[in-house]
Amino acid sequence: MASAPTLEAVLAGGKPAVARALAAIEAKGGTLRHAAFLDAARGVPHGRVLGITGPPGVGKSTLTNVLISEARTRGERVAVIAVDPSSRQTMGALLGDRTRLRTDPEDEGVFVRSFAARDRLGGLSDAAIAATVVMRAAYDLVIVETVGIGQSEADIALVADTVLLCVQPGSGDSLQFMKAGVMELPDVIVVTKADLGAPARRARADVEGALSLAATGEWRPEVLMVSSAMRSGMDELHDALDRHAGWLAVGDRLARKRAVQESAWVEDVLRDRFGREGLRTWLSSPDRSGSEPPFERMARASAVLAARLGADDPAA
Ligand SMILES: Nc1nc2c(ncn2[C@@H]2O[C@H](COP(=O)(O)OP(=O)(O)O)[C@@H](O)[C@H]2O)c(=O)[nH]1
Ligand SMILES: [Mg+2]
Repeated sequence: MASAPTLEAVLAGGKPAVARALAAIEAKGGTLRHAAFLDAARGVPHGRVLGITGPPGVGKSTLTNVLISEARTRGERVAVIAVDPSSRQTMGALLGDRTRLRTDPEDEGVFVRSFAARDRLGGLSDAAIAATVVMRAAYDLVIVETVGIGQSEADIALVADTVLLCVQPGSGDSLQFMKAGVMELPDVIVVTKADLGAPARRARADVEGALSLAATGEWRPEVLMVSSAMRSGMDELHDALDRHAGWLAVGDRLARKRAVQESAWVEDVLRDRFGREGLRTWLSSPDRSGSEPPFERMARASAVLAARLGADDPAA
């Protein structure tokens, strides 16, 4: 078993310390056992978390490469969490999606890590969520890349401050998010491969059209065109991301968003480990009251449910 990670080590220790912390939380029951560490990391949300989602082949990893290199030029430290559906053999073969990230292994300021998707395509495991929280404490920018197809797009909203949806020219992707509810709307939408010309412009017009019919929330998503190949549209993208960050910083928007995310982490973990019935048992239990931070809460709820349901405590 890996030694217990501490926030001090992660903040001071560079890549090896971060890698050790991730190994600890990925061990069986690790997120529950290291709840105190994870809550400490959660208490110092230093970096911005950008979620990038979209279908396989749309250009997410290529765009991530550009974002990494630009952030490094600005002197920012960057972590990438790539949620990789190809870890599930058949799906990966089907989609042909491999993370195509080219980073310099010698660069102390970039940390890239792949995680297997959870049950459904692109879904975030509790370890991936915990890793995002750790990275957020230690890096200036955390990029979480997930393959989003319909439903799983919503998962990225569990961890990201800002969700960026990538749309492929000539794909009809634009119709897909129109069907989604307000909660699942991305914050920024980019049509990738703008260098393709007319099909990209058409896709943008389609997305704008779909968006004009969609019921948006308080934030209205912006639609941009980007070419990672030509590095065009990047200034507009940064402006759009900054505008969203600025909007989130008003009043208690960010705090409210994170509180909703954290409740969802707890409920997801309990549903995963104890099923829907187990989650219902917890939600209707008097033990539920308490104001501890999310990872301690998960650990306590797991222990309570394990005892109540006669199951093994996953952290024991
Ligand atoms: N023409 C063009 N091709 C691109 C661009 N960005 C990515 N691609 C290509 O699209 C394919 C899929 O890219 P990738 O980043 O791996 O997509 P992902 O599956 O969404 O991560 C690769 O062959 C890339 O070279 C772009 O800006 N223009
Ligand atoms: Mg990729």
